[in-house]
Amino acid sequence: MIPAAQKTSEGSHPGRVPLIGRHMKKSIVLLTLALAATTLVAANAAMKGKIKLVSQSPLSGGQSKQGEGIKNGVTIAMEEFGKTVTSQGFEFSYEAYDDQAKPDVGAANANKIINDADVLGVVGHLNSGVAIPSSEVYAKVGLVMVSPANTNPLVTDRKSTAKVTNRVCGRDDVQGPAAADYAIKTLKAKNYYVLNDKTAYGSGIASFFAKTVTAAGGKIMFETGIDAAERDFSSVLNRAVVDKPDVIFYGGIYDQGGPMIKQIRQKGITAAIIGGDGLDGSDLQALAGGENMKNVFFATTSGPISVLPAAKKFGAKYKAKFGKDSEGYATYAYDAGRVVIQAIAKAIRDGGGKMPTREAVAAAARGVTFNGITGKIAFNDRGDQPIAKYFIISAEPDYANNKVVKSVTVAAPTPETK
Ligand code: ABU
Repeated sequence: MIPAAQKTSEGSHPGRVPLIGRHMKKSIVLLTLALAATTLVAANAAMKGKIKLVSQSPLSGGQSKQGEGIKNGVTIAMEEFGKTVTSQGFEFSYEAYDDQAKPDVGAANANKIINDADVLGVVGHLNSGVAIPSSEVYAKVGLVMVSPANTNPLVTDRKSTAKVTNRVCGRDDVQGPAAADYAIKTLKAKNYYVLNDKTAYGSGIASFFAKTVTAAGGKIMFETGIDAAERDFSSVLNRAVVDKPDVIFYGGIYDQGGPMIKQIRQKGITAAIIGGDGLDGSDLQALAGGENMKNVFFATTSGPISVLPAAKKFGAKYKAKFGKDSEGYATYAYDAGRVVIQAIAKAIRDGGGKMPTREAVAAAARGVTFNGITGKIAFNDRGDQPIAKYFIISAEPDYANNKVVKSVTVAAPTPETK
């Protein structure tokens, strides 16, 4: 049955649009005014300009789990702090680049990034060997890089990039010796194998470890680099079966470290296995096999959420948003993202609300300080944290049960810049 009102209207004027009532007319006028106001605000924002923050980390390949963590950490920082930029009249967006953990890909991305005039800051990278050449590109145009995870000293110790490179984590010239100190004093190890993946990070941390061991009277029985793509370690491990070292140190990332641990144990080698922060990730356990994770330790500058009370809320948000636990450097990426956002917001304010230059943002970043979820964030004049925490973690069969067995707080070393 047709409703009465409709019957009357359509019945008297078949095929004609019904007349608009006065109330509806008023609503349409108000709606039009509101739309015009919104368009004006948007036009204003567009007039002030677009600003972009980017990240670079491995989003594909064997290290993508940690790389995704960096992207996700920055995503949450943008959600929470992005309004400090948009409220000043700018469009503000975030784009995540995949550096594939490869120096040449990172540098090629960096060239694209510097040619995008909207980009005023970079959070990156996971790998020091990628961060070092990429930051040479950022430095050409004064574009700031805040690293959540790069621990090689050269990330901040180069004159050529001194104005733009920063990190919220610690350094390998402290992390390597901290791992050695644990092996010497706690594990009472005397004889060592020292292996590395031939990257800037892996070879660097392995040499800091070996130097400290040697200075303390330990014996380096064998030291070598193994290409990061290699997954058959039998020639080195057959040697270790005979030599029986107390400790095998490995400088590299979990995608190679996991299979190495598995083969070490399959050969019946019971030596303690120690690495650096590159071993931090649940894929270590997945690749090594939980049953092989006895007597495995790593030093790291990235505290797990269990020892970072301020990061608990972030951990819950991360899980709810991404359906998995935050791992490794995701918390540090959140703080690094916050540094870049805060630097952009300050540079806008200091410039009277105008679009800031990349140089102004880089200068502002060096002065940023706040209580982050990973601890107090501040920078010394080379872009390092003036003091940083270092942890020794016992890697358990289940990543969620990894235990902090020691932690120290150490001032940033300041060797001569190169
Ligand atoms: N430090 C974490 C991963 C390795 C790197 O710095 O290259």
